[in-house]
Amino acid sequence: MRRKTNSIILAMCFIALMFCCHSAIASPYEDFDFDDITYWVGEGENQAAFVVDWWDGKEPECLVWGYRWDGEATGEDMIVALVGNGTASSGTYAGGFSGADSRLYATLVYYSGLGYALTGLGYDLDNDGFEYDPGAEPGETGYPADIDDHYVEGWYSGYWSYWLSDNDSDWSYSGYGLSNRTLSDGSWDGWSFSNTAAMGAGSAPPTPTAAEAPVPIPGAIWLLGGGLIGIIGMRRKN
Ligand SMILES: [Ca+2]
Ligand SMILES: [Ca+2]
Repeated sequence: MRRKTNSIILAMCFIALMFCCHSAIASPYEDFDFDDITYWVGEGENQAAFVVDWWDGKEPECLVWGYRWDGEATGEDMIVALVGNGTASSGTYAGGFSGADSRLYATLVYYSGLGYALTGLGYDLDNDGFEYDPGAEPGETGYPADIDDHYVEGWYSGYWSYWLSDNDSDWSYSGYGLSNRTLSDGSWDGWSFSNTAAMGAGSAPPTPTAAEAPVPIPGAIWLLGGGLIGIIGMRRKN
């Protein structure tokens, strides 16, 4: 009887441990993983996710991209590979980006010895073009010229907080800047905006929506051409 009780207790402990370990090693999301990411850039054996939460009321608010590489890569390398538009004030990428996603926009500021800091992120949400308007105080009050698009920025008035997940851990706030962050295979980098949080505060990005690859321009022209042919056809009928 004693032995039976002991084995039941042991079994219960084992089950409790399984649950405990499961939550401890949970990826940042219970209902989203790398298989749900549709837009991947770069090539290589390692892969990481890039999550952006604009928190601006425009759906989808939070998007995710995938990045692949060989050897070593930093958070900066991932942003540079992804961002197709934007500006960096001084540093290696001064002037602009030529990354994969023409819909994704970023403003970076370079600090000698520290690397880049991110002040703004934007996205051509309705896929009809994106333009950045710096506002009265660049870096703090910039906004998208197209109201349909995502763009928020701030350093004092709002803040992009940087979140990391390695080895399937929960999100944790990053003590590193993006230039000093070394990616690991299976890691997640998240950027989350808050217009109420002070520097270093904010909350981890919620479950994202998979970003789609930009619609190539020939496709858009084809659609437009098809529309024109349709209109001509209707006129003829009338
Ligand atoms: Ca747009
Ligand atoms: Ca628009």
